[in-house]
Order: sequence, then C-alpha cells, then structure tokens
Amino acid sequence: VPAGRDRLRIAIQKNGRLAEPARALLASCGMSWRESRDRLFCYGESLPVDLLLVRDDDIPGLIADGVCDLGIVGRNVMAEQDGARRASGAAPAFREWRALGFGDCHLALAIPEGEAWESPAQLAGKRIATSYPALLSEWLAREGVQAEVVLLSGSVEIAPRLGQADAICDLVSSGATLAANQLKPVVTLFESEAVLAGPMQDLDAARGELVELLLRRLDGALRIRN
Ligand code: PRT
Ligand code: ZN
Repeated sequence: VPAGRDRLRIAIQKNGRLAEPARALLASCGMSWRESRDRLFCYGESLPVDLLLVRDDDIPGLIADGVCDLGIVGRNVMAEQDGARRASGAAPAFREWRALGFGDCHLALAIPEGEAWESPAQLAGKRIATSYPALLSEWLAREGVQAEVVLLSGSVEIAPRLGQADAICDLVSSGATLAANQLKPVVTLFESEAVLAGPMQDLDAARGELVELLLRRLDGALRIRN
C-alpha cells in the first residue's frame, strides 16, 4: 500500500499476552475486521482501520518507519527501543499516546534468594543477564555502578543457576517465575503496562480525523473499564 493511504493502520501483537486484550479493546471501540488467510492482516470493516499482526518487538520500528500509524505494545518494549535509539544518537521516533490499563508488569532486578541485598553498589563488577540492555544500562549509569550486561533473548531466569550471571533484570508480574528459580526481586527499575504508541507528531489531515474518532472512543472505553 503506497504512502498517503487514507486508511489507518494499527500494529498489534500476533500471538502472546497482549494479542487478545488489544483486539478486545479495539473491538470495544466499535471496530470489526475480516482476517487474511495468513493471519497477518485484518481488514477493517466497520471503520477504515486495519490491523497488522506482528511480533511485539517490531511495533516501535513499524511506527518509526511510518509503515503503521499506531501500535499497541508494552511500555517496556517502547522504552527499551527508545533507549537504544537514544544511546546510538538517533532522534526519538515514537511516544506513548495512551496508557491502556492491561498487561501490567514491572522490570525488576533479582538476585539469588540466599544473598543479602544492601545496595546497587554491590553489583559492581558483577554480570547481570537481561533482555532489556538499554533500560538496565540506563539504571546502572544513574546508580553509578559498573557491571557487565549479559544479553539474553529468553530464559533469563535460569542464567544465575547456569553460572552465566550473578543477577538478572527481567519482567515480573506474579513473581512465581522468580520464586521457582530461587531468585528474589530487590529493585524495581520500570513500571509497565500496554500502551497505545504513536509517532512524535500528530498524523496528517486525512488520517488525523480518523485518529481523533478512535481516540475519543478509546478514552470512552478506558473510562468505563477503570
Ligand atoms: O512473539 P512476541 O515477540 O510478540 O512475544 P513476546 O514473547 O516477546 O512477548 P509476551 O507475549 O511474552 O509479552 C508481551 C508483553 O506482555 C510484554 O512486553 C510485557 O509488556 C507484557 N507482560 C506482562 C509480560 C508479563 N506480564 C510477564 N510476566 N511479559 C512477560 N512476562 C514474563 C516474564 O518475562 C517472565 O518470564 O513472564 C514471566 C514472569 O511472570 P510471573 O507471573 O511468573 O512473574
Ligand atoms: Zn517479543
């Protein structure tokens, strides 16, 4: 679809924790869709608003590149990618438009249960496993601690038991995963929930009106929920 399209395109997670609640929220705004056979695209029927079904990690980039107008993604993913852009000197290319009140979790630093926690200073020279290197590095810099960030894309919680790291920095919701791995949370670095992400600036006229309509309905739906 060429640029200058007059339909609105929203990226949401294809599978995973935010997939269903994101669709339910948009449906509660009066949207309905016809799904493509490959389940990558949903064509909006009640409104000219289409959905792109993707990995959550791709959502900020799709907005930055203008491929999608909006996205529903964890604030953690947005902040991590924003931090990585900032660290590389790139300009901010997306921002949080609305907090959506589901997908709550927090990014926590956790250490082995048997160890005492005094202060961040004790992490100096230690290895910390995480999938959130930018957010962790920002926090370490703020605390003035030099530690080694070990980047893992999954199974972060088992890194200490494997001798791969001394501590971890990972998302936590119930805390059951930490407990199952004999880890205890000691610091919360970041509070997260699902957000509506969009570009830094407002959208142009044609899609701007559609966004206004969508935001009005979204704000109504969020007021009823909360
Ligand atoms: O395939 P794709 O890349 O799209 O999905 P994904 O596997 O990267 O993401 P997914 O579906 O696991 O999570 C999507 C978003 O849900 C995250 O980016 C968060 O914003 C939000 N969310 C909310 C969570 C959790 N709660 C959560 N508990 N994401 C992950 N977890 C994991 C956590 O990493 C840990 O492994 O669940 C485990 C801990 O859960 P508890 O309940 O044991 O503490
Ligand atoms: Zn992901």
